[in-house]
Parts: sequence; C-alpha cells; structure tokens
Amino acid sequence: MSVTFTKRGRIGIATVDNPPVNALSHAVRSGLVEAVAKADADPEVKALVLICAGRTFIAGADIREFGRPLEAPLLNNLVDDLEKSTKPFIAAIHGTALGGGLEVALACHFRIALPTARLGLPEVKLGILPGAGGTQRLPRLIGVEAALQMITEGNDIPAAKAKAIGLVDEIVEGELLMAALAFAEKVLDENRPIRRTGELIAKVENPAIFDETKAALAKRQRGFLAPQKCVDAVKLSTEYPIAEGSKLEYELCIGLMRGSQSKAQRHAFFAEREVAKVPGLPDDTAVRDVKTVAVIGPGAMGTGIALCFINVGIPVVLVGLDQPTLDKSIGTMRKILGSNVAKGSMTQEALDARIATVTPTTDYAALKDVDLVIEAVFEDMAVKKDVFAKLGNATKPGAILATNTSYLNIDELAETSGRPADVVGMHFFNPANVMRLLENVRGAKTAPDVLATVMKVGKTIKKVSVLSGVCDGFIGNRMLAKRSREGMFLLEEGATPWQIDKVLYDFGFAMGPYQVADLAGIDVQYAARQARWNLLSDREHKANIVDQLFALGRYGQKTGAGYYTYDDKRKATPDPATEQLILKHSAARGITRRKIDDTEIRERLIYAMINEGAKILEEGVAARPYDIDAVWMNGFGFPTYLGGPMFYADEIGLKTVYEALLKYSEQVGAEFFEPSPLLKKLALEGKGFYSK
Ligand code: T1G
Repeated sequence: MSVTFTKRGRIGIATVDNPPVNALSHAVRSGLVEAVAKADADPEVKALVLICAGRTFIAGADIREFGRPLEAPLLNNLVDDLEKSTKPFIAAIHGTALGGGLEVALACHFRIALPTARLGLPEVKLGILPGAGGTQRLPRLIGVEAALQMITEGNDIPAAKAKAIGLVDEIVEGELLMAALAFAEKVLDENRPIRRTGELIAKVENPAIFDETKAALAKRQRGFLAPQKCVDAVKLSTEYPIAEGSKLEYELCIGLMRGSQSKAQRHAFFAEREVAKVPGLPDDTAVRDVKTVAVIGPGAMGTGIALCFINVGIPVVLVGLDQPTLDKSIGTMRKILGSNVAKGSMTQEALDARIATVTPTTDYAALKDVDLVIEAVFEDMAVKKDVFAKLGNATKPGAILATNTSYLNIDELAETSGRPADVVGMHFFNPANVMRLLENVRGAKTAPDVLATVMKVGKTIKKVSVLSGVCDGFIGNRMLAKRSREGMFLLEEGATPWQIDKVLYDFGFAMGPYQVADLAGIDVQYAARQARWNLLSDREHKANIVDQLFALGRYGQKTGAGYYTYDDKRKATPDPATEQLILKHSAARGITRRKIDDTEIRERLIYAMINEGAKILEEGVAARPYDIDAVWMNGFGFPTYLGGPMFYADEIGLKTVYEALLKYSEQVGAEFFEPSPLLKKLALEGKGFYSK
C-alpha cells in the first residue's frame, strides 16, 4: 500500500510510503487522491497532514513512468483537489521535496519542514519543466524573480532559505509527525485562514526579467531547450489565472517530455546511478574505512584532490618535496575557498577550520596511519614507481594505494608497491575540486573490497564514479585520443583549427579541441604525445603539427599564442601564421588539401570515438555503455541533451554510424575506421548499444 490514511483526533494523516524516494507513481497518485477525498468527506476530520515514510518527502514524479502513456489520476488532478479543499492541508517535509513533490506541497495550504530538509524543482535537469503547477504557484508564493532562478537552474535550497523566502511556513524540530500534528492543531485553534497559493498574485518587479533571463540562459545553458521554456511557463503565471496557466504549463511540459533532449537527459540521470553499481561486485561487498587520506604531490591536481576531501570533512595529509610547494598549495586552497566566503556561503572561521584539517609534510613517516593514499605526482613512470615503492613500506597494512595517473599502466605501479591488491586507479579531472567525474581503475590484482571502497569514496566526495579496466587512457582519454587523431588528420587534409572548433562548439561542447589545447597547454600535449609515441601509428607520428607549434614555443594561452593568438583578456583570434604552418605541413607531407564540409568533420570526430567506445565494451574495459556515457557527460563535456556518445549513436542509428565508418575506412584507412565487430553486429541486426 503506497498511501495510508489514518486519523489522530480531528487530524487526518495521509502517509506516502513508496521507497526509495516516494516517487509519485500511479499508485501513489491514486492513494493520495483517495486520502484527500476521505479527509474532505469525513466530518470528524478538520485538517490533513501529508507526510512521507522513509528517508525523504516526495522526490518528484516517477521518472521511470515518462515515455509511457500517463495514467489517471494525473498529478494536476491531485494538486487541484488538494488546493481546493476547505480544510487546512499541511505538508510535513523531511529529506528532499523535489519536482512533483514540491508541487504537491505548494498545493497544500501550509508547509512545515525539518531543518535538514531541502526543496527544489529540478525538472529542467531532466529536460522538462514543472508540469503540475510549479511554474504557476511558486512565483505566486515567492515572487517571479526568485521562482525563475529556482526553476531555470533546478537546484534545491535548504529549509532555512525556503523559510526566509516564504516557501515554508515553519521550521520544526524533533519528530516530524508530532510537530505536524501540533502545527495542525495550532492552525485550527487560531482559526487561521486557508491560503490557496493559486489565488495569490505573481508579483514581478522588472517586466524585462523574462527576456533578460532567456538571454542569459542562452549563454549559460547553450543548446538546452528546457530552460527557455521554463521562462515562458513562469511568465504565464503573470498573465493567466491558475487553471489556465496550469493547462498551458502542462502542454509545455509534455512537449518537452516527448522531445529527444529530455529523453537524453533522463538517460543521463539514470546513467549516473547505474554506474555506481559494478557488475560482479555485490552490493554487500565489504568496504574499508576511510577516515584519513593522504595526497602525494601538491601540484594543481593534488591540491584539487585534497580540497575534495576536506570539503566533506575528511582530513588530508599533503606530501610534497619541499615547503614552498606545500605552502603554494595551501595558498591555492585558501584562494579557492575564499570565493565561498566572498559569496557569503562560508564564514572565514569555517575556512580556517577547514584548512587546518590539512597536514602538509615532506616526510612519508606521516603516512603510517592513513586509510587511503592518492598519488598525484608528475606523469612519469619512473617518478611514480619511486613513490609506490616508498608507499608500500610507509603505509599500514590495509591502506589503499591509489594513483591519479591518466595514462600509465597501473599494474606496473602495483607490482612496485609490493602489495598490488591494495592498488587502484583514481583518475580525477582538472580542476579536481570542480569536475564531477572520477574514473576508478581496476588493476589486474585490485581486491574487490578496494574497488567497492573507492566507488563509495567517490560518492562521499560527490563525484560520479565510473569503473574502468586498465588500458591506454582508460575510457575517456582513450576515446579522446581517437577524436584528437582525426582532428590532426583533418587539419592535414584541408580543415582549419577554427573550422573544427566551430563544428564541435555547434555540436554542443563548451569549446573545440584546439581552444582546449591552447588552454591546457601545447607543451602538455607535446609531452603526452612523446610519452605515448610507441602507441601511435606511423601517420600520427607524421601528423606532427603539435610538435611544430611546441618547437616554436607556441604553448597556447600561457605564451599568448598556440593555434590561436590571445590578447590580454585571453580572447582567442584565429592566427594566419598557424594556417600557414598547416598549409606548409600538408605540402611537405604531399597531401593535396581539399574543401572539407562540417558534416565530414563531425562524423569523423564523433564516430571515431563511438567506434572506440564499442571496442572498449568488447574488451570489457567498460562494463556497459552507461559507463562510457557517464564518463563523457561528466568529464569530457559531451552535451547531456545528447545523452553521451553511445546513447547518441543509438539515437542516430548504428546502421548510419556503421555505413559512415565503412566510408571513412575507405577514405582514411581501415587502420583508423574499421568498424568494431560489436558495432557491426548490432548495426546489421538493427540494434543499438542499449538494445535489450
Ligand atoms: N523517479 C523514479 N526513480 C527515482 C526518482 C524519481 N523521481 N528519484 C530517484 N529515483 C531512484 C534512483 O534512480 C535510484 O534508483 C534510487 O531512486 C535512489 O536514488 C510533474 C514531471 C531524490 C535527491 O528530478 O535527485 O516531478 O539506482 O541514487 O543520491 O513536475 O534521487 O537505486 O535503482 O539518486 O540519495 C523531479 C530526482 C522529477 C529528483 C536522492 N524529481 N531524484 O538522491 O539517491 S520530474 C527529480 C534525485 C517531476 C513534475 C515533474 C535523487 C534524490 P536505483 P539516488 P540519492
């Protein structure tokens, strides 16, 4: 039974119980409609408390029901019934009141919450908008400006802020049901008037806010449809009475829900959760305690990694070669946390206390009690082997030894430590305290409890953890290398860096590969190329434009010129000198340059990645296509409204990808575009990577 109706004296209680997050499934909607009818019909019942069992209030509509015909009663029917009741209805909130859950609470006449509760309308993150009155009632309750921000960004807010903006009537402590019953009695005793949110007026201070918000969103959430429609929906609240506005809102919501973007963003939602479950690693696999962490190497990555842990209250021992580099790292942490103080989301005392949980040292003896060590030193095998040899002796039995390498062979490092079962890859992405992706890498001898532990640690530090097997570049960088290869070949054959950058920018990436190269540093790319030289094909050796730019000292933004030139505001301008260098290179390579259209560029860059993704699945480096999509959406900027490379491939059709690969196999070479056996098989069977 998803909803029970009980009575305590003159108060009715509707309790929703639909684990894990009390989603508004058909059964819950029906149960609530029944409970409201009972409360309305029962003369003894003078008020109703709506409360949820388990860890949270209603966390929204049941996303798994999307894409299927929606069964009555619809959520809109329920919220209308709630609001029009003549008896005070009180929503008692704990955990997260999200999406349809907050819409149900908004239709209640009063809302109370525990201090730990959070409230939000995250629908825009699923490529839709609130479709049960949220865009009509929230602006009426908290004002258009505040509602626009909550609805277009989709972030949840703490109970205290919700109280401050009028979304919640009272913050209550202790046992929620008791507090809710007391609040209901107070409402009745004081004969408080029923306040129907839908009858309030949506006040707007700046009528231009709608156009201004749309313009800002077009930049900040470029390519996403839902944020724009959210603004349209909120505007309706200032133009129509609740009933009409809600009807129009619902149509906008359903329109988005049927679209490809929402389908992709819902896929992204579930991918993020699926990747946390590792096939073959039972949920009850033991995990090791991780109360203290050490980070070896206080460089940019080490500093970001240390921040991930101190930000969730786990103290860090930071190991460096000398005091100045340690001081520099602490200084950087202070600077990064300082922006929170400036924004008012953190006090200076809290900042100082957090920094105090970092113990900088040059002495490996300080590692004797730590539970997890993450090595983040220079990407050189000899340097890393030296560190792992020391770690094997300096740490306690059972301490996990992780490496942040992005390319090097973890099994070699594991052997050096003398305890390969404790060694694992934890590959963070720069900046580590910002990027959501954590690629955990299973070594040949990594123990199951070590894997289970680092997957759990990933969740603790608020990362999307994906497990990869050992190979050159793991999941993300391995596929990226194929895209970069094609980018180089296309430059030789007739494209320009700015043409290629525009194609990927229009595709939905925040930046094209050559602007990224200039940002990360041509010198860094050159070093990575040298380190992987033996893994490159003969043609890749010859497609050495990176080497030529490096030789000219053009390292990108840091030297004011790379592929582009940069002014003092770091604005990029296509550089004719680079174009000349590329033309001369093609001539020297005996390649006749030709006009290359954007479609070919897009297909060669993206299909090369998809084909490599298929090989990664074949080899078991990734267990599922979800893992690949989660890596690319959370670590490599693949637009979530396209769902990741493997989902995208299914949407355009594997047959289309397969035929294009055959074409480029002819044109560029089978060495580079021979379709993987898995992709060929699925394409010829008319299936996709996600086909059951
Ligand atoms: N529907 C179906 N399943 C859901 C779900 C939902 N709304 N929310 C979570 N789950 C599943 C999830 O897949 C996972 O399953 C398990 O619950 C635990 O989730 C009309 C149309 C609530 C903050 O967008 O943000 O309302 O993997 O691992 O980290 O306007 O889940 O175990 O099988 O994420 O503690 C709007 C989505 C819907 C909220 C908890 N609501 N959920 O986080 O656990 S649209 C949302 C979350 C809507 C109306 C519209 C989080 C959470 P499994 P979890 P968590």
